Amino acid sequence: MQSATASYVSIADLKSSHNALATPIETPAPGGGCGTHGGEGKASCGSSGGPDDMPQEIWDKVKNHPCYSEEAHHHYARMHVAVAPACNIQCNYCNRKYDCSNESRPGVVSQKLTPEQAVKKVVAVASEIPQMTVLGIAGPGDSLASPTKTFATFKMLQEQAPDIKLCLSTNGLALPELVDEICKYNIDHVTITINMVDPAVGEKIYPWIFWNHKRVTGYEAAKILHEQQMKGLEMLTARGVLTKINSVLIPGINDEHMIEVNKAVKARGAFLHNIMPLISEPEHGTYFGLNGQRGPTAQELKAVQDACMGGANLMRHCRQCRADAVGLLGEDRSKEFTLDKIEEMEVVYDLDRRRSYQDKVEAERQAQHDAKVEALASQAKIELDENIKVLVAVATKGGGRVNEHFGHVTEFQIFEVSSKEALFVGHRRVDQYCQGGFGDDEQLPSVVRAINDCHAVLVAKIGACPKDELKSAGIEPIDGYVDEFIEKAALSWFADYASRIASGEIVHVARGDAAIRQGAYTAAA
Ligand code: CLF
Ligand code: SF4
Repeated sequence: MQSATASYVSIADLKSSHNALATPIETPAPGGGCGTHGGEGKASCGSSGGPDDMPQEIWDKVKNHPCYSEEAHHHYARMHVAVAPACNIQCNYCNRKYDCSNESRPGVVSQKLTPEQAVKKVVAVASEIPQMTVLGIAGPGDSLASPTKTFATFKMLQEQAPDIKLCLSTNGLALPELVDEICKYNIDHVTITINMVDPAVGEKIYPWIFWNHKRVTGYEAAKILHEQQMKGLEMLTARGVLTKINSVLIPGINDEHMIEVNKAVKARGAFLHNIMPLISEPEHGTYFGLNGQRGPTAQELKAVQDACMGGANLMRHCRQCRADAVGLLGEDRSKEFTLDKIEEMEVVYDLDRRRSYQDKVEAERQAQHDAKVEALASQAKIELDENIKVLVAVATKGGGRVNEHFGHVTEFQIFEVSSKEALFVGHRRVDQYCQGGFGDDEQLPSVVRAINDCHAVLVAKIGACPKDELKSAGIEPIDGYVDEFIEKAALSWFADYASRIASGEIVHVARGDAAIRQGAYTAAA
């Protein structure tokens, strides 16, 4: 049941009724795509926090890490190198033909690299994309199941490009014995995938682990994994390494358990909790995919994330990127940096040029921040039920601005807007509507399904046909804020929306649910 003012399903809905979880996900048509160690009083630390929300040394670590700072993700890029092919556990959502699903999407495979090739690639990317500030190792297996390759890569890179932050992602099984090594190489950011804190839940997710040279199954396997994850997290916190916890939300298995996971990781000092949707389709060949386990809908995911607010700080801007991703989150420039292309590139690692470019990026970021503060100040004049919150989809190609044509969008950013705030709450992948200069009307229904819970979509430009289709679906297409900063544009639109409600021109109604795209995503351009 939806409340009169909220525009989305609540966790209470999920708990009181299995109907919400039983609703099959609407899959787009085929072919058509903190803390700061405890942090009392630091409720806004973490993904959406700023310099006033955390100690300076923490801010220095997160300010240009696109995954640890929501604001930074509009401006700074990361890259992954696929140097770690092996894994020491089996997850029911993973098919080893593809990258590790803990930090990537099923259905895409990365080109495996030696540490030498990987470092060459990172230096080449750092020369071409000066706002690339972080190297992550996230597979294609588990980064700590192949520790020699992972640490050799970090060691070499640190010598050649000392300004690049080092980051890794792991299932946590081998973590405790490698914490000293992690600290030795100044790896400041570690992600641990923790899907449960109860082995009875865990045995439904992990059929086996490889432990002490033998395969362990069932409850015992999940118990060992859980104990290693908790121990590893505590050890990293004790050493001042920032940790992010990834949890894959699996409806009917760990959805109602997620609050416990959030509390447990907060108690052990996790900086961020990233609750991400299970991506599960039969063609991925995973146990879950083949057995009909579905992923959550957009509103189920949001309801669980909202229910966890007040606990460990939440990351909501994860793109479940592949093990060789390059670029801003939400774009994938990996094809520009294949090994053969790197061989032909003249690579000059110019630290001064990188710094000077990043100074310009910081100026743009500050301008975006100032625009939001200014828009919020004028927002105080709105007379509207302060409980009304709506979702707005935004077409952007980066820089935190409304600057993309509707037809070119492969990912909408989703902001929750009210009279008090405009907050990034997620993204929705879609197949590009405009193909070869023409709109593909068959794609429109899947685009509408992806943003069906939004009241408006802000774009730089939009054609008559998609405009009409969106309007008839109850979504306002808005093209009056071209190149404006997103939050300012979203708040301005909301002020107009509120005035139309106040004048009786329109009536506020709640929107429906939306679909999370299940197919493997291939960035187009
Ligand atoms: Fe990579 Fe992960 Fe480091 Fe980021 S990704 S190892 S913390 S640099 Fe980021 Fe990608 Fe989500 Fe990961 S968007 S999948 S959270
Ligand atoms: Fe697959 Fe990653 Fe799980 Fe290993 S940890 S089984 S690579 S999803």
